Amino acid sequence: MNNELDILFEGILNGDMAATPGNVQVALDAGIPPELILNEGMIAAMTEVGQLFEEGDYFVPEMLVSARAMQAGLSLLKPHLVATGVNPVGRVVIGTVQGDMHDIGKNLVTMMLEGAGFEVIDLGVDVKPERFIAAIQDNKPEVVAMSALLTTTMPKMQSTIDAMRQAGVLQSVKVMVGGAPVTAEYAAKIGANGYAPDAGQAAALAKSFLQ
Ligand code: B1M
Repeated sequence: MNNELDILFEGILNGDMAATPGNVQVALDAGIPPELILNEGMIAAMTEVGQLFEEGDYFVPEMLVSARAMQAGLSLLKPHLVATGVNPVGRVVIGTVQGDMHDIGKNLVTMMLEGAGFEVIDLGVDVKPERFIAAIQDNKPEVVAMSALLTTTMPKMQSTIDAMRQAGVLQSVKVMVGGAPVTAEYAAKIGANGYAPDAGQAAALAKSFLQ
């Protein structure tokens, strides 16, 4: 790995929120492509954080400070990852499902959707089915996007789709789902219209729904 990516990786691993934006800038100045900075410097560090948590070497506070460092770095990387100033091609309502506080992946999906020209209504984390429904009624999106990072919160995707069906709003939208434990098979099983494994493919999937 490049030295710049090593330093960025270590900074996120150690939860160094102050140094991370600077480390991203150094990597950009060295001419490293933004996608490589994201995948090998930043997402790889969060994967390592998860590994250390599983092994009992890291606890929730360590995960939290690493997440904050990651978010600080992402705000600097955002303009390099996505084109701006595109006319809206469609509207997406996005949120992390009820009971789930993880938002880094969702925020990345939001960034890539905005870069692909979508107007994105981001409901945040821990979003109850009723809030998704109200946002659909208020904003008339073409697409609803749900993220879940916990095996225990994945079933909330199913309850949200069921609640949308009962409220009579499901037929007006395409539903896409994603997040580390989610699979294409699971998406099909719960009646979602599609699944994407990463933020770039989520934006491509949302565009395909408009055709
Ligand atoms: Co949590 N956590 N966490 N955590 N956390 C995981 C997810 C875990 C895998 C760690 C581990 O054990 N290895 C584990 C889940 C186990 C499981 O259920 N299978 C776990 C756990 C157990 C927990 C708690 C229960 C811990 C506790 O309290 N004992 C707790 C739950 C809190 C809650 O939500 N109710 C908890 C808390 C937290 C923090 C709050 C401390 C923090 C989150 C901070 C934040 O998000 N602001 C946190 C973190 C940081 C993680 C890890 C380390 C990193 C997650 C991350 O941001 N990854 C994570 C370990 C891991 O992922 N390896 C872990 C980087 C991000 C870019 O990837 O979100 O997967 P990801 O997004 C990807 C794709 O999944 C996809 O696109 C992105 C890439 O482009 N994607 C979509 C995501 N959403 C999509 C939607 C789409 C399409 C694609 O369409 C709609």
